Amino acid sequence: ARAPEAPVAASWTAPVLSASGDAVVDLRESIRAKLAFALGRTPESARPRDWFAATALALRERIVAACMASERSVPNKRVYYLSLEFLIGRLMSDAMNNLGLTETTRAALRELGVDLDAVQEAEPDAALGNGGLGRLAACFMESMASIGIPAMGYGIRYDHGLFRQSFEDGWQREAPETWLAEGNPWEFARPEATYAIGFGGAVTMSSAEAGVIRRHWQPAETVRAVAHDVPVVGWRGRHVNALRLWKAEAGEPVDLARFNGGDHVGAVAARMRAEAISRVLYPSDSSAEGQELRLRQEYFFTAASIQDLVARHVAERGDVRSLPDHAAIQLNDTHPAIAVPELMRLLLDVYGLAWEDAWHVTTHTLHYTNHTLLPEALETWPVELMERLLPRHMQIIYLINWMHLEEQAKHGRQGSADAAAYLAAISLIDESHGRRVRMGHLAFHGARRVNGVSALHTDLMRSTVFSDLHALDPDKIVNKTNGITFRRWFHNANPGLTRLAVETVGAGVLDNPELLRGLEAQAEDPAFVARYAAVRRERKEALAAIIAERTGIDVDPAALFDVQVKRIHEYKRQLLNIIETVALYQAIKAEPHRDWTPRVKIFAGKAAPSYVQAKLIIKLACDVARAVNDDPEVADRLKVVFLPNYSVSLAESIIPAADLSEQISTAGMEASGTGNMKFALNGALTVGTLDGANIEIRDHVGAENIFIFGLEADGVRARQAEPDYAARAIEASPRLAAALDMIAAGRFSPDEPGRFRPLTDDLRRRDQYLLTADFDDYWRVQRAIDAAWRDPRGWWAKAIRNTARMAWFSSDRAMREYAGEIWRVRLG
Ligand code: HBZ
Repeated sequence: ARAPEAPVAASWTAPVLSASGDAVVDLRESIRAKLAFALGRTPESARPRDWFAATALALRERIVAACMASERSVPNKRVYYLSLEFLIGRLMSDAMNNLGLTETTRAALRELGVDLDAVQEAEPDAALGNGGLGRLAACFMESMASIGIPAMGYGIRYDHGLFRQSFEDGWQREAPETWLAEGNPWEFARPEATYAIGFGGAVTMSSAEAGVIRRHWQPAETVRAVAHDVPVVGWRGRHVNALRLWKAEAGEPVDLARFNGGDHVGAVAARMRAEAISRVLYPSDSSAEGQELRLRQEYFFTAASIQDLVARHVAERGDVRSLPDHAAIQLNDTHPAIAVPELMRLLLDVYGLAWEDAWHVTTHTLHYTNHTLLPEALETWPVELMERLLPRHMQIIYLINWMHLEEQAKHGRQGSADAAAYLAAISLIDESHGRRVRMGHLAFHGARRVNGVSALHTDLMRSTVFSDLHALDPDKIVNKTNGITFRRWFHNANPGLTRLAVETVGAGVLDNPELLRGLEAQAEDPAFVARYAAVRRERKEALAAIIAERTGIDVDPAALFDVQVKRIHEYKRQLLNIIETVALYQAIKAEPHRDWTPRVKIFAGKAAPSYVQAKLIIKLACDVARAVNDDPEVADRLKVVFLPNYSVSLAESIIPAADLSEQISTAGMEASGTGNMKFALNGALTVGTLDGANIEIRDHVGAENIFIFGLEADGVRARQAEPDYAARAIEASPRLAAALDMIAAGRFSPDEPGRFRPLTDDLRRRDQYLLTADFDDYWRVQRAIDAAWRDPRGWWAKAIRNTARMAWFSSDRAMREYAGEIWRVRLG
């Protein structure tokens, strides 16, 4: 339960539809009617979930009205954002605030005897994504609607989003997530937008017409993709775009012949197989699973989306050849990379274009964003599987590859062993361990522009994974540093701070975040600092209440809230944070009477269900938490909390309450990070490595307002080349050695002393993520943070300067850059 928000001054939402008494009455009656006639409920019998649905339906009506009022003409160019994940979370506060209806809704519900906060709490999170990549897609959708880019998002309508996480004695347990159990009041089913998606079968050649042989794919199986649209309303309701999510249905719901023959289960087997495609989100981030169902999901949503957008284009413009002038397709990582051969297939086999023309259209319409360079995350598919599931696509991939390699061979690199190695490196097919299609190479080659998500990440793309392809076309890779939507992560998540900003620099800041700069002048003004600190205090008290309710742990809101929330992954180094916690625990025990800076270490995040080390890291955090929290000698100076079931809505409660933001990945491994931006905007100070967007955050907030430590990306590479680097680092650091010994000796797991040996042994032997190399510097910077906290004036000045200087990290800026430099699309 979220603590009730202070009412937000009506001034900051500058209503689109007036917030007059009439508007309240209208909305109240509209909610009442939805409750009765759409839900069949009386106010007396309605649960919060019913009030939520009724309110959402009433708001949806107003979104549709805004949509119909906005321009009806065909836009010159549309953006299509293809993503296997959209981590959108709750939609009600976005809808209310962007329509300027928050206070109207609050008043309308109050007149019905209902509390808006309780209604908002009843909305399930739409967790159709794992982490950063999916959340980025959601921020981009909101920003495109806000700045007026005509766009459509395409994804999958998963029945079950990311699993629900609970802890059983500190071990992660997963349960299915059921966000659709009571329907989704935001969506419109569009059965008229249904496409047949084929799998398997064979490719036949038809008679040569005018010397051209036409190929025809006859799939063995077809699945229907049925569109469901979720409206995305932009800031001030000026534009509404759609997120189109595909649901998989069987061609025939039941095989009647089998049913009549008595095989009642077999009669629906095909249906089950078809529907499995949109049943559940794959729960792993940053590792490619290589399962057939995953490839079916990828092709299913990509093919439906490409068919849909090509059909729209042809209906509007008549000629498929002009597609690049009127459509820009963005592939969110390689999950939709099959779009390259799918678009080629449509153009060649259905529209009858010549190869060169089809290739021109394809490579001038598609664009590709890379989100990771970690080898285990780079998708490759076995050729054998592709041939079985998508035989026509595999033919097209072979042809694309053949022309690509011929082209390079022509350019004089023939003959030598060197040349063979070069061609093997740029080939779309990896022949080194079985034959596999490299989806990154395929997306790269088929795209007009390829982008990384932070300056460092883009540089590393050029110099590592894509270096050879980059040399062939040096203008292809561009950088587009990520951003976050300020409507959700500032206005909605932190209304108190937003109100303070509005009162200080004016309401224009809601439209132009650059005006946050004006807060800088107040960074040392005692009256302003007191108000800024009061907002933080209020958010910390609310979070403390959530912590008490969900974990039973009492934390002191006056302590430094030190937060690391994100997916659990070794490269993100939650383990480094935990080991530092253990070292601090030892230091406090050794000198209990020193004036230690009181800290609450807060963790949250999910581990992929099959990721054994990550789950053990969660267990360690929970075991350390129990030991530390129960130790009377430590008292309130150190508390450790692991909040279960991290989600977008939980993030909205945690981030505004954070004093310190942990962004401590091994340099070169976190492509960008976006949580780092949310924290800094809300005034948490960052402790971080020079990785991903941390570097750009430092450049914007100033090196004196951020705590940087550890090796840089080139230092990491150099260190990894040194023999026994981990053992030597541990030997050189008595503090690290003592902390590891304590964990390895079973001090936190007396019931199973060897429990954490897999973690400590791995650190001693291998330490791929260089925890041992960075530990001492991390300890040093943490103690500098303790000292900084003891100087409140200095701390708050830094915090305020963070908020004041983060405007550039708005996803509106990111979307303007994509629009101008990648999509070449005009804003509406
Ligand atoms: O994308 C993340 C990056 O790790 C993060 O640094 C960046 O800020 C963010 C947005 O650009 N990548 C992911 O979140 N990746 C995935 O979620 C993922 C999901 C399924 C996969 C592979 C990766 O098969």
